[in-house]
Amino acid sequence: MEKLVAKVSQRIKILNNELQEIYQEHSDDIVGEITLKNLLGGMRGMTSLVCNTSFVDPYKGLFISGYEIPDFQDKTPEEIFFLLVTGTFPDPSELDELNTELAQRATIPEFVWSMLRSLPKNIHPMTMFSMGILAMEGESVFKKKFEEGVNKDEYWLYTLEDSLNLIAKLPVLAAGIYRLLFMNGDIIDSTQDLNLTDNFTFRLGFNRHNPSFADLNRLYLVLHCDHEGGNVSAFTSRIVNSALSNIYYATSAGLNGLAGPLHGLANQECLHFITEIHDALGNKPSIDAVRNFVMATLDAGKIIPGYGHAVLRVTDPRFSAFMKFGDQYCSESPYLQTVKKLYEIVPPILKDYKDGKISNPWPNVDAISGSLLYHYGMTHYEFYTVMFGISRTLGFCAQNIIARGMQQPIIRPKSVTNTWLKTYFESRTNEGNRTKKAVP
Ligand code: HAX
Repeated sequence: MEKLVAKVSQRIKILNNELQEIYQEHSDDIVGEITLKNLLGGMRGMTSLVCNTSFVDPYKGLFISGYEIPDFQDKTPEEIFFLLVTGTFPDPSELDELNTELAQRATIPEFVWSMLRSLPKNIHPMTMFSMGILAMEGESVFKKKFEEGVNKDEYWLYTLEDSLNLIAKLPVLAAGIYRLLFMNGDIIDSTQDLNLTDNFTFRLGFNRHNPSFADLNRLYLVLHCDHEGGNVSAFTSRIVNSALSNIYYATSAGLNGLAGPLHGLANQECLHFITEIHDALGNKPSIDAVRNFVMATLDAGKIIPGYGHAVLRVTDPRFSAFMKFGDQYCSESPYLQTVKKLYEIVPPILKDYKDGKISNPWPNVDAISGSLLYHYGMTHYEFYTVMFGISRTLGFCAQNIIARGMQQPIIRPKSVTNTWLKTYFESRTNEGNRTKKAVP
């Protein structure tokens, strides 16, 4: 993996030099304010992390090194990982090297399958996925090198080494979990050197000769890759890796965050929501019936899954990319048709709902992704977040490789108590000085 190592090393040097220059001139300058609203609002809007793999513009969506979602429509997850970690798309020889490396590493130790087989069948596949990754932690090269006393200049190199191993294994692990939970339990092996998408599609063992299903899997593994550093899963993986817990620990932890219904599990929830609509109203519900269903859901104090976002303020371009695929390959699917009806109905309702308090009434990626998988026969929607996780691990790994290359410190923000806040605001009022700094 000479070419990849050289490119990552070069990128880290460039990023470090840039940051040093900025730091020399601005080390004590203010980059943002923290209001009480920010503090109590899940740190929303607080600038608190540097992440160079990607950036989310509230009105344009995801950017990776200047490229945006329409540029990824035909790319492979391997190309996207290369872009995330180096800042450029690979040339043919670089891609060839990466594909070969990954294909050589795509094996899961037998004890992992034994452990997963021993679990009860009512377990969620995300739990198995996270456990499977954690079980392989003993294979961490970073951990071994750290114990040997490696120089910290090389932390990134062994984080990269672990990342390549993990990225190669995840499609195999995920497909195996699908077979264990939802098929007859036999794990499909492959002796061929397949790319990430084909390996995954082949090992799932159904619909494998349908090229558009493989293409959907490719797109799925591409579009969920990264969404800057502050989302629950990426931030968790960054915090864990900042303690020099290796990439297996960091990824397992990040995926546990992804498993939440307000984050990655929303794709499962969306399909479940559509299924509920179809169960109640039939496969071709009228617009008015769907509107009533949505209103009844909100009136029952529930959320509309797949709508809203902490950062985005427009339709998620990833939603549009999936819609483009759906229109091309399965426009007749009743699931996609209901997704379209919801897209027509939900934003105007959410705009006015709760006196306009909902920051973003538009759909995110999760509002559509599952409906396409369902169309191709992947009806076990509990699995969708696992597929999200294969893809998002590309981002976790890239972010952590770069963070270790830049020797970013352990992450440790300060927390305060109610008493601290009360005393702080009282002292500000007493002194009549609204610009007084917080006492640490
Ligand atoms: N349906 C109903 N109410 C919603 C809503 C929705 N889709 N989206 C937001 N709201 C509500 C919030 O619950 C909040 O209500 P309270 O003040 O009563 O608690 C209010 O509107 C303001 O929230 P917000 O500022 O608009 O949104 P947040 O930044 O707090 O939360 C979420 C962003 C994505 C968590 C939120 O929009 C949501 O719960 N959406 C549905 C779940 C979902 O699709 N999650 C996936 C997001 C993308 C992602 O991470 N994918 O992995």
